[in-house]
Amino acid sequence: MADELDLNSLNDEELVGQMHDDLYDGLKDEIEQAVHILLGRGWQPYDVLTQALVEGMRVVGEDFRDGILFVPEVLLAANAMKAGMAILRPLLAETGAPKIGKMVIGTVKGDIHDIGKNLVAMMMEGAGFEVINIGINNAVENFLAAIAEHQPDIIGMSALLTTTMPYMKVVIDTLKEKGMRNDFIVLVGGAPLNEAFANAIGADAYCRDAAVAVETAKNLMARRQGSVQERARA
Ligand code: B1M
Repeated sequence: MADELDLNSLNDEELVGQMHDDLYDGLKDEIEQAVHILLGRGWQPYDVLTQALVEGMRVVGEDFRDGILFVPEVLLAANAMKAGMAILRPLLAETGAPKIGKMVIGTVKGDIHDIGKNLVAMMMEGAGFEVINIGINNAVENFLAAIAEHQPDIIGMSALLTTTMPYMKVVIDTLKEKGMRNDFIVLVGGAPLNEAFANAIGADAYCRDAAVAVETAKNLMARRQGSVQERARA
């Protein structure tokens, strides 16, 4: 049984394997303890995140899809994942550098999945962006309110359900109707999306994962700043 096991006695590879099992079993305390152990052994927060937590969650996702795990078990796994992420978040966000841009990010209306979106938020913070995370189940009004309050450079939307991904177009179309679409970089992500969908709804880019989101945001911000400077020179 997991609670009889001394996690400290495991080598790195065994410990990461045990974390995958503990995540699967929704063992929050064990995940927290193991994250601390890996960090104590000199692991980079990003490696703990990707190799131990995200990889463990991938297995949970497969067994959920295949009907081996059900919602209550997946919720426990998600809670354990979030507990691990909470330890890593301040470490990933640690950067004294000036902010390179501001992002409002949220999961769209009808959708309560937030692990991936929170991961993107964490990685963006770590890369030097200021991130306003507006949570889950966001109607277009919530995005508009956050835009008005925070004046972001980037709007990020997440959807994990095929039934909620079309709502991203509602948000983008509303921005167009209000003549605001070109004021922002719009990035979209989530497991059921792809590039063709992002193009079809008029987003600036589809981001396959958090690392791609960071790179895309940096590139598009640089391009945007370049064209602002060009306009100023003209
Ligand atoms: Co849900 N669920 N779920 N679920 N769930 C999926 C998405 C599903 C694929 C599982 C399956 O059947 N295989 C399936 C959707 C099927 C479909 O739409 N075709 C599904 C379903 C059906 C449901 C319910 C309908 C189940 C039910 O009630 N019968 C229900 C819907 C609730 C709702 O939203 N209204 C539901 C509920 C839940 C839980 C609450 C139990 C839980 C969510 C807990 C939480 O998030 N707090 C849950 C979970 C955990 C999952 C799976 C297993 C894992 C999702 C996850 O966290 N992945 C998921 C299976 C799967 O995706 N394979 C599944 C880990 C995360 C790191 O990856 O979210 O993909 P991901 O994020 C990545 C990228 O996608 C990208 O970067 C992230 C990091 O690298 N990214 C972005 C994501 N958002 C981005 C935004 C960006 C950029 C990149 O903005 C710029």
